Amino acid sequence: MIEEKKISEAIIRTYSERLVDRLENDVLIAGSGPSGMVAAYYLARHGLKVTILEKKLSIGGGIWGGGMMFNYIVVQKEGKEILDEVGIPSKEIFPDYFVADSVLVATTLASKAILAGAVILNGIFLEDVILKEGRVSGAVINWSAVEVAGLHVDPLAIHSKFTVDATGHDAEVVKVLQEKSKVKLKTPSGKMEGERSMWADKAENFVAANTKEVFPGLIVAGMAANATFGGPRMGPIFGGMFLSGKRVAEMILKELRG
Ligand code: 48H
Repeated sequence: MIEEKKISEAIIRTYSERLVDRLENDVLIAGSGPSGMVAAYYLARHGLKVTILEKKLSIGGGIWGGGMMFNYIVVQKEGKEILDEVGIPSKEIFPDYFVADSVLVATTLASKAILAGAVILNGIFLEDVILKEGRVSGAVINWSAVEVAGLHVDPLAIHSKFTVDATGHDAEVVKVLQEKSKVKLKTPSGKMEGERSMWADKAENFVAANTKEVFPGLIVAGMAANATFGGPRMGPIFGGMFLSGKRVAEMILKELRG
C-alpha cells in the first residue's frame, strides 16, 4: 500500500541531504543557460564538485526559444565539435553554419551535466555573494518563489572556491557585487561596461576572449561576459556560449589542479 507520508519523506530527506552536501563546492554556477551547462559538464566530468543555481524551474535559459521562437540554434565549427562530443546531431545549412534542435540541446546538455555529476538546484536564485577578504567565496541564496511573492525571508549561504556568473544578459552576479560592495572590477573602467548592440562575428569572438575572472573568485561566462566587458550581442548563434563554458572549465581546472 502506498503511504503518502513516505512519498514526502523520500523527497524531503533526499533533497535535504543533497542541500547539506552542497554547502561546500568547488564551483558554483549561477544560471543554467548554454554557457553554464557546458561549464558544469566539463568541470563535473573532471571530478570537480559543481552546483548550478537556476532561478527558474526550467533549465536552459535562452536555448529553448532558438531565434524568435523558431526553435533551432546555429553554431559554427568549434561549437559543432562540442555538440558532437555530447551526441547532439546538427546539420550544415551553409558552409560553417550548423543548425541544431534547441529542445534537444537544452535537454541533452542538462542530462550530460547531471550524469557527469553536476547538481542543478532549480527554483533557487543567487541574490548576493559572500565577499570575504577581497574574494567572492560563495553565494547567498533564496527560493525564487520568495522573491516573486515579495516575502521578507532571510537567505541561506553556500561556499565555493569559484563562482561563475552565467546569468546571461543581466550579469546578475557582477551587478550585485558592484552595486553592494562598490568594488573595482578587472574591466577597462573598473565597472560593468554594459552590452552593446548586435555584431554577431565580433560578439562570438568577444565572448570566449572575455570569459575570465572579473574579480577574485568570480568568473564571467556567456552573455554575462559580454555585458561585463562591453561586448556586442550576437543573436541566436550559440558557438560562443559553448566555447565560453568550456573555457570556464579549462581555467578553473588549471587553477585547482595545476
Ligand atoms: C540563478 C539566474 C539568476 C540568478 C538569471 O541567458 P542564458 O541562456 O545565459 P547564457 O549566457 O549561457 O546564454 C545566452 C544565450 O541564451 C543568449 O541569450 C544569447 C546568445 N543571446 C544573444 C542575443 O543577441 O540576444 O541563461 C541564463 C540563466 C537563465 O536560465 C536564468 O533564469 C538564470 O540564468 N538566472 N539563476 N540566480 N540570480 N539570474
